[in-house]
Amino acid sequence: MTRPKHILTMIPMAAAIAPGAMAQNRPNIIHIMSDDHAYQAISAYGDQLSEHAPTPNLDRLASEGMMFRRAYVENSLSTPSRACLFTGLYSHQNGQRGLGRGIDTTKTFVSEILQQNGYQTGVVGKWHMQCTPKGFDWYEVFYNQGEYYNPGVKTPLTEGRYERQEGYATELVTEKAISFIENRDTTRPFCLFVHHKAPHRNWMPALKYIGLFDDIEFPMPDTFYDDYQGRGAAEHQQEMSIDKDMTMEYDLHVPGWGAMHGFDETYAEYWGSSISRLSPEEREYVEQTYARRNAELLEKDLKGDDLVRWKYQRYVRDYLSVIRSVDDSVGELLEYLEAQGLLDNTVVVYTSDQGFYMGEHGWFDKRFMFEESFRTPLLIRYPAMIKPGSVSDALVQNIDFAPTYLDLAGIEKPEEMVGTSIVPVLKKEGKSPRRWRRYLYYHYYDYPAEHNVLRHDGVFDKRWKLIHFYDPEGKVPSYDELFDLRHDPQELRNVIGERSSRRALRRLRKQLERFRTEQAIDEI
Ligand code: SGN
Ligand code: CA
Repeated sequence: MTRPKHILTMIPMAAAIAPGAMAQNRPNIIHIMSDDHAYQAISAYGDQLSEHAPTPNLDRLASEGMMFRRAYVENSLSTPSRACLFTGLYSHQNGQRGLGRGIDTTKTFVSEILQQNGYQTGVVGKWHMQCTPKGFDWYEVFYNQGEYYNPGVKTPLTEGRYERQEGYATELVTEKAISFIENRDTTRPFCLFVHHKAPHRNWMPALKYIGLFDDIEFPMPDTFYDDYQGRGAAEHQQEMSIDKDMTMEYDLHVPGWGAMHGFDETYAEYWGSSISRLSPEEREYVEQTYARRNAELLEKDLKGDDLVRWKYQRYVRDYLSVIRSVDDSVGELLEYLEAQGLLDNTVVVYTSDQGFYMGEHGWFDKRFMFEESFRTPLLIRYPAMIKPGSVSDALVQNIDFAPTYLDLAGIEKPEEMVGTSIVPVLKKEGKSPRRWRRYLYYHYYDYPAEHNVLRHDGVFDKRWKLIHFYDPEGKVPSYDELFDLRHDPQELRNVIGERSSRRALRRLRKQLERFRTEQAIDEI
């Protein structure tokens, strides 16, 4: 592995170091975050899907650390989630409501505070927000969503340009993470954000892993054929169905499908662009490998439900092959830390920017407040504080990362940060401390937009979930839905009008109003 030249020690500190901040007993922090990683695809979580595609290195984090079963995001989309992470604020407070522009750069990022207090800070991989990374001694970030193969990378040295780097995104991110640690100033603790592009759409595996799971027939989720009965416009009008919206060429890597069937497939040209950065030899390898994988499908000319089931298998196989590299990466990082004697003084966090649908309700993508996308994986290893193999059911959310990292570094969080440090949960073997929050607030704004998921906000108390769907343009009438996850964990039965749920509805409505007022939510 060739290590790029580093300039960590050349960058002057942005601000004076607080007294006592040099103390060596403060832990290092590594925040590993993938993009669209479903907890269903991590074997520690025990979902049927992951049984066939284990993730031993992620599982190691769970068995040596804490696994959160109730970790959630505030707004299930990439840039909003990253803005919550760095600011500890809700979307309407940090400005990043939708996917594109938004981030309010006058807000303080956790990286800035850590840096000012003597931490050496870095971010590698996906950044995505439309601002230059701030509060970092070093960054190496991808262009926009990032490309899987030979991606464009910007560093403080490239004068705003993205320069092509050779390699597979997940492996490059790992190399960059290790290089940051290797080149650090060893007199100071560090905080490093390791942000993978994987396993984001369009699920392109490392060349060595293409076809890794082709011999496995993955079980389909029970809710795959959900008909959305009893639920409203949002579920009916979404455009994230594997059957209807997942494309054969771009998403499932069957080039020429549209032409073969006499239509112009949406995004067809994107297949070409997803392999365009490869060298001619690599491109030929990928094209030939997929041609072989596609031969049987093309020969049989599947239709109807047979085709839908084929789509599901191809989707899951490629997605899990992409995950294999993420799991390798976590293993490599842990081994590196161990070899350097850094493992036990480093808080290693693994999470995703949100959850993802692996066919539940017939879907891919995220955005909804339903469990698969609202919930996100969260594993934390830090033996000085965490009992190995502990499991937490405490309600935690991505606005909690910033206050938690400050707490771990012994820094008081700024008054304005609405998130809460989860250090008390880590210390209490995962149990919710007294007076821990009982409700979470959620708000999704990106509508009208790709995948056509109506705007909604809502509250959740571990059992009941109240969701208010609304259309800022007023074309779709607003409506509420209520789910009782104790009796309906798959969220198929909207019980809003039912007598037996009246009290819960009243209580959750009150809580929703409370959030809206206390947090000054201005768009509903
Ligand atoms: C892209 C994808 C969408 C995805 C968004 C947001 N389309 O636009 O399917 O929902 O990113 O993803 S694609 O054709 O460009 O692949 S996020 O993870 O960044 O929020
Ligand atoms: Ca994402």
